[in-house]
Amino acid sequence: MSESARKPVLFSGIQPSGTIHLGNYIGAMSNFLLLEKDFDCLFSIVDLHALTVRQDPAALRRRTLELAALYIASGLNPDNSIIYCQSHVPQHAELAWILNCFTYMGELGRMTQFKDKAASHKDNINAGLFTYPVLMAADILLYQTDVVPVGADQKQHLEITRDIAERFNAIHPGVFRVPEPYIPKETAKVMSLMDPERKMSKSDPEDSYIALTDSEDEVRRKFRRAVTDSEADIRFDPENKPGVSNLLSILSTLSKESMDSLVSRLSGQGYGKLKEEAAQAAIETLRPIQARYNELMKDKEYMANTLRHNAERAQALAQRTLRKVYKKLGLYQP
Ligand code: ATP
Ligand code: LTN
Repeated sequence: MSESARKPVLFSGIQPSGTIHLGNYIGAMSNFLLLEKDFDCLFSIVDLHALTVRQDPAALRRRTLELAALYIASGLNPDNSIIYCQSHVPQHAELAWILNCFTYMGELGRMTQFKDKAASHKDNINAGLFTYPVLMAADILLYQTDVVPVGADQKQHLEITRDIAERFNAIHPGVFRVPEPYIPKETAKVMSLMDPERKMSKSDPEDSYIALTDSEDEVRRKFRRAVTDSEADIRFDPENKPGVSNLLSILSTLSKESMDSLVSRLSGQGYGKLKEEAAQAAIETLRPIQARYNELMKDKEYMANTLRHNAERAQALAQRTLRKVYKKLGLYQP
């Protein structure tokens, strides 16, 4: 990322809080791959964000490494893009503190993710859950980010990030670039296999998602058990046939066959055939990713060195912004 050849900056993050699934791949990672060549990219494993709900320490450590390996195995290039752990770059937490002082209680209280998580973790409504969006704003603003590819669920967090940046800039002009959200054109939202009215989510039971690390047998079994409906005709109608439409949409996205062609080819063939083809498409997508993933997970030294080196690259960029912020605020810097 040399300054002379500066491309626009792209930042995105995924929490190491569960098993990465086909929804994350289709909705997030596969878009990262398409965007990688046009941007200077940072892909973060946002482990500090994951602490806003209780984590088992050993599982968190394992999932952090798995997520790093999956980023790389999905095709992102860690010699080019910066793939790193949030906690390895202390500037995130430092800037988050500063931005806390530029964020209002009222605006944080309006965040739907906070309201949802507070409702589902009643026993642990901690201050970190409340200030989660401020840390996310710090992630993004530290790198003078131009675009942030996110799913629709994160749009509100992007808006508060912009508000915080503009508020800070109004007092101290020219410090932060104000980022734009990037919501992909085909916002493929993958639905749960067990409850196709809900999005596929890593916090739901295992049979409702295809993990990127599932074996061929598991993939076939999960698709075979996917909830459909009691009719038999195959058509794309998310309203009335959410299960079948989800399978069609997964198959069309992964196989790149158009929806029209799929529907006319499969009509009258029964759901079994649709499930089998969707499973096969998923298996073929996952095969090269898993092969690379398994190699990477065996090479702990490569993984550790890559994460260490990339954290240093991120720190150098982050420090430039943080230094500017401290100076503008009047923190004495001998
Ligand atoms: P959880 O459901 O446990 O909150 P998650 O599975 O939604 O977690 P995140 O870490 O919040 O995962 O999201 C990582 C990225 O994957 C985000 O950009 C999000 O928009 C995208 N994503 C998550 N689930 C889906 C889905 N079912 N379909 C498409 N994109 C998704
Ligand atoms: N909140 C996001 C994860 C996340 C993120 C970010 C995404 C943390 N920091 C910065 C984009 C940019 C989520 O839950 N998916």
